[in-house]
Amino acid sequence: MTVRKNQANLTAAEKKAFVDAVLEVKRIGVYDEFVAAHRLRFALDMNTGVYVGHFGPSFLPWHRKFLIDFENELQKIDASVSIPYWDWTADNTVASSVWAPDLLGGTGRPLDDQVMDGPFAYSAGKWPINIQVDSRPFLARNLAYRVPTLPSRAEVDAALAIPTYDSAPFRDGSAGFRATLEGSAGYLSMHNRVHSWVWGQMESSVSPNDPVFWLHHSFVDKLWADWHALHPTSAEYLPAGGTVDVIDLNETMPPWPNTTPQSMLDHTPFYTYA
Ligand SMILES: [Cu+2]
Repeated sequence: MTVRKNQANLTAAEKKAFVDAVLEVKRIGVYDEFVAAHRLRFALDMNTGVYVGHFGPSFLPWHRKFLIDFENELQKIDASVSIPYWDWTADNTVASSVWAPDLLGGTGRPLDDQVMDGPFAYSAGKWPINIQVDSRPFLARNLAYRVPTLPSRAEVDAALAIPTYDSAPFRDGSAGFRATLEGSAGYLSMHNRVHSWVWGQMESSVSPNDPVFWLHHSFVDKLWADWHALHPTSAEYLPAGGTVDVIDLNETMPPWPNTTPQSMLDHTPFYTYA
């Protein structure tokens, strides 16, 4: 059974196994398929008015399925590996263990934001950026530059306290838990703010180029599970049906042929959180 752990609690061996599996999925070309799939979905979300991966209620189930698929690829390399989560409310500085050279490496250097240490540094030779939105072939970050602080535990708790999953018009800034957690209800808040805090590729449609993408979204996914536990009588997902240009509970989410929000509501057949 897959157990997703807080990155702060990983052993040295667990960190190495995760990093090695990510590097191998990259080497065989599969990693970049995930980056390309995210870039395509983001472009469609931005340009078609049909919000599937972002800006709408299916933001959470879409990313849950995306992470399950990626975790399955890691486990083909090493069955012991799971996606850790990064609790950015607690490990909220550039000195956090998540940015140490034995996990993700640190911030970028001045001038070009190039990450210079850790397994994903361009200079280490195993992490070329192939799926791009600009011409930089290296992983880039500028931690705490665009916004100085990460969301606080109090902000997270305020979002978790909202009893309604989502509400009409089921878009950017809709009232409810989903848009509040996504960060589309307030400029540079919550999930969106974390992307901006990291900067570099994380602040773009090719954000999965930075492995922290998975640790960030694993924590966002855990917060969805936490929210459900806090509100057991609330509808786990809305809208329930008949909504134009929005993924309803039992509609399929592209690019998957058979994945609906309903099929993603219970994460426990796939993994649990420690
Ligand atoms: Cu994200």
